[in-house]
Amino acid sequence: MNFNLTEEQIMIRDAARDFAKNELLPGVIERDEKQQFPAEQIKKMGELGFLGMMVDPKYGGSGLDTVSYVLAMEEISKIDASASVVMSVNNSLVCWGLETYGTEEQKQKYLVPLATGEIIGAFCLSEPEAGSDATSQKTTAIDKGDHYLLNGTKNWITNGGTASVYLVIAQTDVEKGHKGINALIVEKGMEGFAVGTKENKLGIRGSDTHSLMFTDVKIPKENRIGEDGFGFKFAMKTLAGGRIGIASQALGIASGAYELALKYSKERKAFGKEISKHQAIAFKLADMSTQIEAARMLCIKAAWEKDQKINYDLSGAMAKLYAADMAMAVTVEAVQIHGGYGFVKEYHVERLMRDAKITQIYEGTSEIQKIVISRSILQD
Ligand code: COS
Repeated sequence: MNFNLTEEQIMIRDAARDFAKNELLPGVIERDEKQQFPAEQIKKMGELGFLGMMVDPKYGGSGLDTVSYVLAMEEISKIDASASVVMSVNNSLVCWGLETYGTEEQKQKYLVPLATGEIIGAFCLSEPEAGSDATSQKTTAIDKGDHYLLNGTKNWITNGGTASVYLVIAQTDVEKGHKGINALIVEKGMEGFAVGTKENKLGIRGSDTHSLMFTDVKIPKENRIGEDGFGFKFAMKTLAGGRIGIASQALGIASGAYELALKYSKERKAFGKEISKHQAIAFKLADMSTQIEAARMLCIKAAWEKDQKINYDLSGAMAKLYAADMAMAVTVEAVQIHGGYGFVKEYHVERLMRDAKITQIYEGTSEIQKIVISRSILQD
C-alpha cells in the first residue's frame, strides 16, 4: 500500500490550489450574495483543463486519473463550491457518461467541446416528482421512428441556464419500467425546449440551477446514448462516479472551513490566550481534522478503485455519505469557533456551512447512499 501522491498528482493539486486562491477567492462573497454564475472563472478552468480532467486527450481532455480529480475538486471547493459543482457535473456526469457510453459521432460532436470547456453540460434526472425514486420518470420520450418526442419537466438542474448540452433521462415505454428509460442528448435551442427561472438557493448560490421544460422537442435517434432502454442504467452508472465528485466537494468545503477556523483560533484571544490553547477549541479542531482525513481517505480510495476498474458503487457511496455528513458537522463547528464573526459573511465560514448542506442532498441524498451501501453489504 502506498499513500504517497505522484509528482503529477501533487502538481495538479497545487495548480488547483493556486487557481482557487488567485481566481476564485476574489469576489466569491459577492457572487454568493448576488447569485452570480462564475462565468469568467469557469472559462479559465476550461482553459486549464479542469473541466475534462479524466477525458482522453484525443477528445480534448487532460487524460488524468480520478485521484487527481479528487485532489483538484477538494482545492476548488475549499474556496468556491459554486464553481466546483460546475466542475463536478461537467467531469463526472456529462463527460464521463459520453466518453464511456457515447458513439464516436457523439464524442466528436459533444464530448470534445465539453472536455475543453468551450461549452458546459448538464445532467437531467430529477423531476418535480422524481428525485430519489429515480425510476418514476414522468418525462416521456416517445419513439417516432427516426426521432423521439420529448415532453416533461426537469427540476433543480445544475448549469440549467448556462449549459449548451443536456443529458436528459426520460421514459419511452412505461410498461417496461426502468428498462423502458432512455438517455438523450438535448441541445440548447432545440424547438420546444425552455429554461425556467433560476432557483434562489440556500447555498452554492453562484451555481446556475433551473427547471427545464420540454414540449414536443424532436430529438434525433442518433442522440440516444446506448441501446434502447439503457437510460436508467446509464443514470445509475454515471451517478456512481458523480458521487466521488460530490464527496470531494464536501471534503473541500469542510477542509476550507477547518483551515479558516484553525487560523482564526491561533489569532483570536480570550481569557488571556489564543482560543486554540483552550481545550474546548483544541478538541474541536482535533475532531474536525480527524474527520476530514477520514473523508479524504474514503474519497481517494473510491477514486483509486475507479482508476483500477474495480466496482466503485460501494466505495463512492460510502465516500459521499461520510464526506457530506462530515462537511455539515465540520462547517457548523467552524462557525462556532469563529463565534460572532462566524455569523457574518466576511469570514467565509457561514457560506461554507450553507454550501455544505446540498452535498447531503444532490446526486443521491445521504439516505439513498445508505440504501446503496446496505444493499451492497447485505447481498449474498
Ligand atoms: N449500476 C448499474 N446498474 C444499477 C445500479 C448501478 N450502480 N444501481 C441500480 N442499477 C440497476 C439495477 O441492477 C436494476 O436493473 P435490473 O432490474 O436489470 O437488475 C435497475 O437499475 C433498477 O434498480 P433497483 O431495482 O435497485 O431500483 P430502485 O428503484 O430500488 O432504486 C436506487 C435504486 C435507490 C439506488 C436508485 O433509484 C437511486 O440511486 N436513486 C437516487 C437517484 C439520485 O441520485 N437522484 C438525485 C438526482 S441527480 S442530482
